[in-house]
Amino acid sequence: MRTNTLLYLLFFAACIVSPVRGQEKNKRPNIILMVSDDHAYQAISAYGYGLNETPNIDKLAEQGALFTRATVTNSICAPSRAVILTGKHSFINGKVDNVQPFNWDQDNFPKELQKAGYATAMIGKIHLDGLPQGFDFSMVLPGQGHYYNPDFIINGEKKRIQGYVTDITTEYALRWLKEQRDKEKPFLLIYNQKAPHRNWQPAPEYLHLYDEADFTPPDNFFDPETGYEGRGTAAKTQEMQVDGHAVWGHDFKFLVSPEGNETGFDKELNRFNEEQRAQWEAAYGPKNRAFIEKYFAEKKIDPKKIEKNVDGKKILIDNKTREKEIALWKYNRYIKDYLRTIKSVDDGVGELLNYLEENDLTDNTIVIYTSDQGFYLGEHGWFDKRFMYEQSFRTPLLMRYPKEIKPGTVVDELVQNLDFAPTLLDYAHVQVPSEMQGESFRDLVNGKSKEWRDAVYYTYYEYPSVHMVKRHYGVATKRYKLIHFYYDIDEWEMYDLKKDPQEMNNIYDDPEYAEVRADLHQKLKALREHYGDSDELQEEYLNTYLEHQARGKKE
Ligand code: SGN
Ligand code: CA
Repeated sequence: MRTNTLLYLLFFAACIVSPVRGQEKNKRPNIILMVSDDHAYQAISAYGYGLNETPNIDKLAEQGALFTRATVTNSICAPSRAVILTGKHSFINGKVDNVQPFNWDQDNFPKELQKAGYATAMIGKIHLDGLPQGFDFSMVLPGQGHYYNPDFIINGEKKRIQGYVTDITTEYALRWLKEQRDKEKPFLLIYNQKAPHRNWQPAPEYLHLYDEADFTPPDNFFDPETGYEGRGTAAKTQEMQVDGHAVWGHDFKFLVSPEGNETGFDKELNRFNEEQRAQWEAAYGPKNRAFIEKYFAEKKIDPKKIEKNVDGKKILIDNKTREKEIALWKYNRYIKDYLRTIKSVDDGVGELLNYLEENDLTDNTIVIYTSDQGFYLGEHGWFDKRFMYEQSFRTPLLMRYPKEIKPGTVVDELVQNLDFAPTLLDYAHVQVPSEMQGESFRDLVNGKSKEWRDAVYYTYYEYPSVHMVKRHYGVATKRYKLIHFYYDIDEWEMYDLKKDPQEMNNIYDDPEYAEVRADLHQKLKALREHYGDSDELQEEYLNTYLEHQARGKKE
């Protein structure tokens, strides 16, 4: 009896020293939101494309959920990040392209979490001008940032840090988690890797990864050869072809082009220290020389035939074959460098997951891995993004939260980056501000509800600009897509993803699809009204964009 009474008293004492608020607080999950830059879902092994291995990122899907139809509302860096932070479409938060200013004074989900007692930090690329608001600690790259020896803006002050950007971002994220955050509070860490953004500069330790590999491009890599038959003007007039628009210096890392011209790439190596430069040259020098030797050292035999050097022997090939082989070489240089930078990203994810594990934080921490948009890895012959076509419209999304999400969950619904803010606030028991436009997908991913939207809205504004992807907006359902390209053209495109997953055949004028087309137009109209977009608003953003351009603002 006496022991029982004692236990009883001890229990009450414990309740008094840890008030209810404290108990509630402990229940709130920590959050790590990882947003890489231009990371295509095709380059995450959990998505099953067989290009590379990303064991650490994959863990999130194995132990949590993989989203197969996650999309962005505007496939470009700064706008996507603004959507993620604010939970509002670009035309509402005002950041419609990389050029026009972002207003940090508006509400965002980190501000809401901070007010609700979270410790908050953001480390890495954000690409939004001005001092970040909503964070106890921010350490961001100015603009695009650099891969080697990057400058960072740490709580407003610029500092150059020696090393490789991906590793530095991870190191400072860990430092904040281990030493700087207030451990009495739940935390939000936004961990934004610059990689694998152009121009895909690998870390010193991965300069030779994939040296022996030979990658086969997607089936429609040679799409440009067909003149983009079956598509409209927008596909035909883009400037983002691996073989055609990527350049010898910046993209393929030649100091001197095969034709013997200075590329200007040496300027980019000015940031490197001696050791980094030596490692770089040891990696690219021999590979570049071997390539030039093979395809450019020979002389023309006749206008149609050319000599090629193979293991010291000269063989004759026709020009077409030679061009094709060079295009495939370019694709290989591109994809290898791209995947090399991803190796460091995956390592960083592993380090953060280890930290959680070692500190007993795995169960109570939501970890999300995503990108600011998808990317073309040779589909249609392209690199870059911007289009509402699948590879750049979609974005990778993997999410682990052992308390609620069953391992191996697969979500096929149309979630968007617009939904991240409301979802995370929902998990943190914070009321979602009414101005946020996304929906919480918490009950979708934990299996409590199957109800979800049947269509999503998309807008893209940055034209005329680098890569020349025309302004467009559109609606997508799980099966169909309707897109309107405007400004200097007025063209509609429609795709049936079930019959034409590579989006090679515009069926807008196909009478067989008349009903589907009418339904999509109806959906598009409804969504534009629902979210508050209009032709007039587009016109306004176009005018302010052209004014900015005229004033010479650059990305
Ligand atoms: C830079 C890149 C482009 C890229 C934009 C936007 N050129 O201008 O290829 O499309 O950024 O990218 S580079 O010469 O700087 O590599 S975004 O991710 O920031 O939106
Ligand atoms: Ca990007």
